[in-house]
Amino acid sequence: MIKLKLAIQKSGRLHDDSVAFIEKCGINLPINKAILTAESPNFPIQLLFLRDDDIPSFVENGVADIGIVGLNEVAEQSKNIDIIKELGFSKCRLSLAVPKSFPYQELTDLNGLKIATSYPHILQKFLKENQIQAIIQQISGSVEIAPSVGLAESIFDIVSSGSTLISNGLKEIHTVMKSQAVLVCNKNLDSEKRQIVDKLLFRMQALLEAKNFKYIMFNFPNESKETIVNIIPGMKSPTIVPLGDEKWSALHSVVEENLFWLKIEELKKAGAEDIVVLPIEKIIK
Ligand code: PRT
Ligand code: ZN
Repeated sequence: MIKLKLAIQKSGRLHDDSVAFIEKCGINLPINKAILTAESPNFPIQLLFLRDDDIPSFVENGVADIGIVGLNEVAEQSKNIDIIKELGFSKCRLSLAVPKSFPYQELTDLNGLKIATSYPHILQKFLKENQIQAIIQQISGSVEIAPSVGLAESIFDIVSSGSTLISNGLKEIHTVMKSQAVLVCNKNLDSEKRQIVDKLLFRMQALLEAKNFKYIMFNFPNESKETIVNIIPGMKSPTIVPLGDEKWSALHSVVEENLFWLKIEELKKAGAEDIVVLPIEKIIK
């Protein structure tokens, strides 16, 4: 049987979340770190464990059909591949930073400076777009120490919590791009492999959809029904069930995470009590 070859990072920041994400899609993975490939017993997929830097080119040349990699790596390499899904994990940003004492005010302050980075292409493009004349000093790691050892006056690197910048006496001055793990795909897959990709995307979508919603249940006095239903319209309309006490009902519904606290306050004002909120694992629309 034909199998889709999916490249993921062998070890590093993306590895655990990539494996967890695939497993949450109901795909079993017998992972043995000593082996560089693994086949799922319950989904037509073969995993290839690679360095993240190699994933875009392996997907471009068809050694892998699809891959999970940081958008930062895809943008830096600009290979001829499709980005088919943002996966919502490994979120970070690529930012410019300078020593804390640098009196930074605007981007033009970077003119004439040396900027150390492992992402020279993204930086080059950004500098060109903003007409900044700076010198790019390419290094492959430990970028944050470049200013303190006199290699550069500024850096351009991945920032997540920001604590590495702070502990190296630097301050973030400008975010150039936001990044997260993305699913990339070869441009020339045959129809059989496309079908497997579609099945995988369907499962991923259900997972990502569920992440943005909560299942909510609460009791309310019947006289507030109209107000309550207006606050919580639900995916179609909310489920309302009568309680033993005939003056009260219970409502079950699905609410978007980002509207959640707003809704809770409105509900309490309208007389809702005993509000229970649960995570949702998957939503199939
Ligand atoms: O060995 P391999 O080549 O496969 O891995 P790697 O060492 O090149 O990459 P790895 O595992 O460090 O990161 C893989 C991907 O994770 C990156 O390409 C990003 O898409 C994503 N990611 C998410 C991060 C971070 N967060 C992150 N914080 N990659 C690196 N960092 C580093 C950053 O370089 C900096 O040194 O963490 C430091 C900053 O972190 P904070 O939290 O202190 O700001
Ligand atoms: Zn790497």
